[in-house]
Amino acid sequence: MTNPTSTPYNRLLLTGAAGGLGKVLRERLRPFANIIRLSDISPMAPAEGPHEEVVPCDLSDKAAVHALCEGVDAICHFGGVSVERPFEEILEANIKGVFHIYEAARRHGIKRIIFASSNHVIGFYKQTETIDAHAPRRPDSYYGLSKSYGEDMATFYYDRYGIETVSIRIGSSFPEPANRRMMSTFLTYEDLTDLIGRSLFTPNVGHTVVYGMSDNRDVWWDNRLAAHLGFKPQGSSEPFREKVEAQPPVAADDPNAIYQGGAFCAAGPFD
Ligand code: NAI
Ligand code: 15L
Repeated sequence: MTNPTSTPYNRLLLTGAAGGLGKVLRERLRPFANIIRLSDISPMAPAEGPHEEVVPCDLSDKAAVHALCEGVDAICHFGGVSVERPFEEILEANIKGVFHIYEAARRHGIKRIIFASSNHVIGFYKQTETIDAHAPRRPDSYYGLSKSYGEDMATFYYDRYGIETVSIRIGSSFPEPANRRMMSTFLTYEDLTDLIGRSLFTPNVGHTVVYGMSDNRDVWWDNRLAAHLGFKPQGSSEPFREKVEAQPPVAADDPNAIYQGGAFCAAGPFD
């Protein structure tokens, strides 16, 4: 569990607050800050009390992101396009969006960012391979490329401005694994929350890349390079095995059976 003696931040910004993970994290991030500022381009439920602020914002709008980050002490950047889409959509929300977040952090003196990166940064590795955070990236999509760019942005802003980031290469964080591939990539909401807490409060993270996976039986990722976070996942995909394995078998030549990134490896082209 996250160190309970950590002093909470005063104001924590959560982008992507209207999304699947954002709605879950809205409650779960509460111990980490006095005030959570919730932001998204999509509609959000109103603030539930003085511990919440709801601020709509389009990440592709630089001035709006600058205003959004005023008075913020740390950022959990979860907003953006979360699946494969035409490059122009990814460009606006993810590529320009992550630049705007880092620029706003620099100008407002914000020193810690948690970046919702993705396994699709390394999606073209085979499921037979085990890789760590130093493995050369093999993005499987424009989406994966945008997350790879976000990780480079994090390295640059640390080297140049000392802004620290933990990039969490999230596997599959949903209520339960939807298919056989996700038996390896599954990340429970509890483990995600714990990992975010550690990412917010562990000192001297520089730019750390960590794979966001639970304690699943068969895994493809080695987190030893992020050992300083002390992340010891408690959840597992195992309770869902019977249900998932009752699904029809996946063909041997299906990307879902070959690549770590699964179906993203066969998405597109869009024209
Ligand atoms: P989601 O698609 O449900 O949520 C993303 C949110 O970003 C949406 O509410 C959307 O309205 C918002 N958004 C999109 N474009 C925007 C823009 N231009 N300005 C402001 N907000 C914008 O995705 P989910 O599952 O909640 O994922 C959250 C983050 O975690 C995403 O960055 C995703 O790439 C990342 N991630 C999630 C994984 C998962 O298993 N859920 C796995 C790997 C990464
Ligand atoms: C992601 O990066 C996506 O945001 C999410 O919707 C899932 O597709 C997940 O990866 C996954 O690989 O299962």
